[in-house]
Amino acid sequence: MDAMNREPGGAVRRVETHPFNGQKPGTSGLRKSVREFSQPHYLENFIQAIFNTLGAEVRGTLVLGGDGRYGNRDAIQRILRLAAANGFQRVVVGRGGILSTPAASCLIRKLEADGGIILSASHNPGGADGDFGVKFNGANGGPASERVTAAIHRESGVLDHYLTCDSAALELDRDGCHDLCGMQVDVVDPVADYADLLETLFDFDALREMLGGGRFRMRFDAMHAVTGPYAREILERRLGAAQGTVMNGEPLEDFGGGHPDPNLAHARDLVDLMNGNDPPAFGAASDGDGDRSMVLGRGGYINPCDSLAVLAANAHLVRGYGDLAGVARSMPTSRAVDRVAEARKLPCYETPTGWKFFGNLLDDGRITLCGEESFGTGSSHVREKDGLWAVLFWLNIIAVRRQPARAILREHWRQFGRDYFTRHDYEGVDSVDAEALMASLRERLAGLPGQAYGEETVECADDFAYEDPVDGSVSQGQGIRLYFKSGARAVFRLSGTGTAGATLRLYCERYERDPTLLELDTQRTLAPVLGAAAAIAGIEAHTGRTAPDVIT
Ligand code: VG1
Ligand code: CO
Repeated sequence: MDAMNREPGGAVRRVETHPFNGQKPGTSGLRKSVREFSQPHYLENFIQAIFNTLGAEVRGTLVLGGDGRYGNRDAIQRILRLAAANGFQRVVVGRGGILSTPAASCLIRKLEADGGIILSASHNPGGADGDFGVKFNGANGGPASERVTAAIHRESGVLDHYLTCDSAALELDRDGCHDLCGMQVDVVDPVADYADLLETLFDFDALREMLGGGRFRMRFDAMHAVTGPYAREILERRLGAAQGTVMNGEPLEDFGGGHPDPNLAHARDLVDLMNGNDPPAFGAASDGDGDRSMVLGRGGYINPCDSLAVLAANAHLVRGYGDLAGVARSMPTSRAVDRVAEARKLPCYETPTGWKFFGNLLDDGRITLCGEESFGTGSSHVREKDGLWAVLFWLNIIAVRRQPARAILREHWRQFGRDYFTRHDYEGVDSVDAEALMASLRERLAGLPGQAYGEETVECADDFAYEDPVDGSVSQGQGIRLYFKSGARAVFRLSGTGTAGATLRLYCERYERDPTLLELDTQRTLAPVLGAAAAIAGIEAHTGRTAPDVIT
């Protein structure tokens, strides 16, 4: 287990340390404030815990990069020294320390690496006062399983030293091959392999014809986070979209002071543009590390639950997706994709929130497409959700069907019915209050069926547990589900990506088949369900809040 048993070569140094409390990865890696991460030994401890968990025999190749936020470059230099001292043979780093999450997954798979470390706190704010994060992905290119993250957490709580070596800072801004304390470090183009992969999945000729002629105008908002260089290369260079198609394309350490969360609240620049005079035909915005994206057509945005369903229903039109093995969605994601799966006789899986739960299904060939309500969709091409991929998938469908995005969506609703969906986030809630709310719901679950709240009556309620069909592992306590007699559903869970207090998420959905009721206002349509859910959970009584902070 201990890297100590290795023959320390050259300048390897053993540094005594003490465990930090709370190095517990959440939904997507370890996320903490920059302040917390800046404590001496904090980063090194966590990286050493990862290496110890891997086992001393796994010391081949690692992939390393991040979303470019404050602390990214310095962390890369430090991690390289730890990797060398722990006996890794090679680390492949994205130039400038940059790798989007899907591009890192792509590289791990292509190089058949042992895994990768991605430095990102995704949509959490950057800068010196913002957040930092570390994600560990395994040899399949996907987020480490719960079993592995639990082992890393345990290890972080007991380790008493880490191994590092002394070396000057490595040149990260030029491609090249280096020796660092006896380990090979390759600095590589962060974009090329990923762009090449996407080129095998989509019809780039058809896309070039659509985007290159200036007939179809689009905008991609990279929100000053990692996707700028990727979107410029793919949309502007390879596909010939007009210069300026990519907005906010320069990755900045503080994301320009913004909040790179691709939703109606945070992607304001793009939303204003799409609502302005003479809007482009299509818009998209990406999150901090490039694994999620929001898609907008003229006349409105496309809810991610619907987006997954539309991709599944139209996959046969797209070169790389002629034959779907199956589909999956995270539990709080609306059941829109289930309806497509049923019509097409495809297996459909419901997993807990977080991409790690799709890994086994993808590896086992059970699914081809999967997605989450939080603007993340992806496929078997990598083992991460992939923001730009989703944008190209949409563009490819638009190019083949020669219809605007919203028209495609409307037809989809007419064919399959519409699942009205919304998520209400109560942010910065006191953790004790939030836990009490969830605990109280859990205690009352058995008594809820039959109880009426306004127009809604509870039919059944449960605490979602998932048994992985591939390895049989069980994940408990993944969210409270309330099913109403009307067919509506409400879900409660606490976020696992925040760094301060708790965020309570309430997800509501209701299915509508009536063709005259497919274009209603979402919030108004869901008001009875939202009201019933809030009353059942006692949101105001527990948190003092009467309204959510963010609605998507
Ligand atoms: C959120 C989303 C979840 C997503 C996760 C990581 O998690 O709800 O769907 O997988 O972020 O995405 P939570 O626990 O806060 O609800 V990312 O783009 O931050 O890596
Ligand atoms: Co992300």
